[in-house]
Amino acid sequence: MDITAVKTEPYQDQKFGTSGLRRRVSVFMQKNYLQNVVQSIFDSMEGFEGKTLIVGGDGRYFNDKAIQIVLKIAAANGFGRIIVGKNGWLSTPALSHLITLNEAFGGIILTASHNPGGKDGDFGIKFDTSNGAPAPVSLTNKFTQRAKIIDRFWWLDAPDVELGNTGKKQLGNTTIEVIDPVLDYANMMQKIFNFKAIKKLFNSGFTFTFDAMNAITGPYAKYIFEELLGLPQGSVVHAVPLPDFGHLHPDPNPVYAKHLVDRMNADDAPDFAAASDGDGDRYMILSKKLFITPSDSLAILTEHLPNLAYYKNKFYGVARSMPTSNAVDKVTKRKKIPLYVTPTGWKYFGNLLQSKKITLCGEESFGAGSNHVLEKDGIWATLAWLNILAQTNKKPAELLTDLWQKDGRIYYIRHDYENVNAENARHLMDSLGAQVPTLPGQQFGCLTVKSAEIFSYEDPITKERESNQGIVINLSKEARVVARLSGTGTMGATLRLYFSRKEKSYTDNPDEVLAPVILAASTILQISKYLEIDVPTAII
Ligand code: VG1
Ligand code: CO
Repeated sequence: MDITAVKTEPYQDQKFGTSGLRRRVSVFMQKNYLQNVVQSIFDSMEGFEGKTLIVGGDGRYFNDKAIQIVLKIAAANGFGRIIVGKNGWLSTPALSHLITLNEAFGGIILTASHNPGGKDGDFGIKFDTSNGAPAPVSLTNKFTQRAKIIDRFWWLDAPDVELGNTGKKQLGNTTIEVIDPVLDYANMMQKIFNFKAIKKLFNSGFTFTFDAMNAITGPYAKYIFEELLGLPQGSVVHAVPLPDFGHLHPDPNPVYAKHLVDRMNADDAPDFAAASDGDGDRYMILSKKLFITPSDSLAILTEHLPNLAYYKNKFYGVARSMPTSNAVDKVTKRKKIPLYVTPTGWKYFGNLLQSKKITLCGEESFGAGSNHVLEKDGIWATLAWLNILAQTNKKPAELLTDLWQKDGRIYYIRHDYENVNAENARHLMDSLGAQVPTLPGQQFGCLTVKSAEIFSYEDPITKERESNQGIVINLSKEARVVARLSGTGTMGATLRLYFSRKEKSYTDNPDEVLAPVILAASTILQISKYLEIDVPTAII
């Protein structure tokens, strides 16, 4: 089998964003597009010859072909062993776990995560380093730089590797191990959580459904919830990963998983439900007629996770991304637990988790995780909830009202303006940034601006600085507006506006509580002037 250097031309749009590189499938299928990205990743690093690489994907359209390209380029670059999930499948948290379990050099996951799939959808690629964490910005910057000038990639000319059966195969000098994508991950979950207690909860008549959204968690959830924990067959729905996710948008939130919200609003709804995203790192928690925001969920996990055996005496601190509500801040303050606030994106949590500054972290965008792997983890978050419900013997609604009674309720909503003109969005953000020094003291309806800042962050471990990570406006009545541009979209720009306000009373109408905050923001930001639209495309 021949290894050759294949000549190529660089693409100028191969820029890594919040979480890897994401583009339309049609863009990824251009000649040598994926080859260029993969080779740029390897060209930016050293010392992987003979080492182990973990490879998998979320099963979306083009996954099958892309996996073969990754395997052949990785083998041509000299990796000694490649571990790949059967069918080319792995969830993001399972990939992260396999990296550390096998002391691998790193891992490549093929996913555009919560973005839609199918032929007309999105595709993507992420690299995780040897600690199982998303590549830090310093490294992804190198990938981006290299991709701009790449002129060749290494290629092993060989037949495709059969990925439908587990076992060892050979690709040139590289050993390929096709493994069951679920088993190692399920073993880890059994070490973390009290499966006996969760089983007992299920046997007591507590009903639960898990919606895998036709994406990667289907096989994981079936095995864990139905086989190991004994839930009736069919409790896991949309359980087969499909290339187009069966036309679902695999983003577990009340907008894109409306069918699950409707199910939970019905009179015969189960006691509890969860859903996850394309690559299995996000989660949504619902109970009967109740949606629990990810920000409140993080606060509840902070309250109760330290009481689970696995985390007892090992609970160092918590981190949230900046736009996440400060519900968790109230819990950490009350419990005297250190709290860190990071820019959006999981890559900022890795160093904090690894250096034992934190044990738990989460984002408003339906992500939570702990130091068990350095990626966010949807099934882990669901099991954490189930274990807490079993241990406290409380209903989800009780855990939530307990929290609100202690700390007040932070009403919270996000408005997304998707696929808007990128230049207009940039102008809006620039103009907002220019207003920052003069905003404090200004009054907007019943609210006065207390402070405003352009959020920047210094990593406490590496001291690397990140500036321009969104704009925060703190208002009176503990109200807050955050504005930032998304780094995961593939069309135009997406403006995300995050609104929150604290009230002692927790039974108010969220729309009424937040209306003055939304109004203040629209006056300050002049959204309709810049974006030529005045209604968000998604309210989450
Ligand atoms: C979004 C979320 C962010 C999350 C990222 C990756 O980024 O806001 O919190 O970490 O997606 O999630 P952005 O830049 O579009 O706002 V996943 O599940 O798509 O890897
Ligand atoms: Co994801």
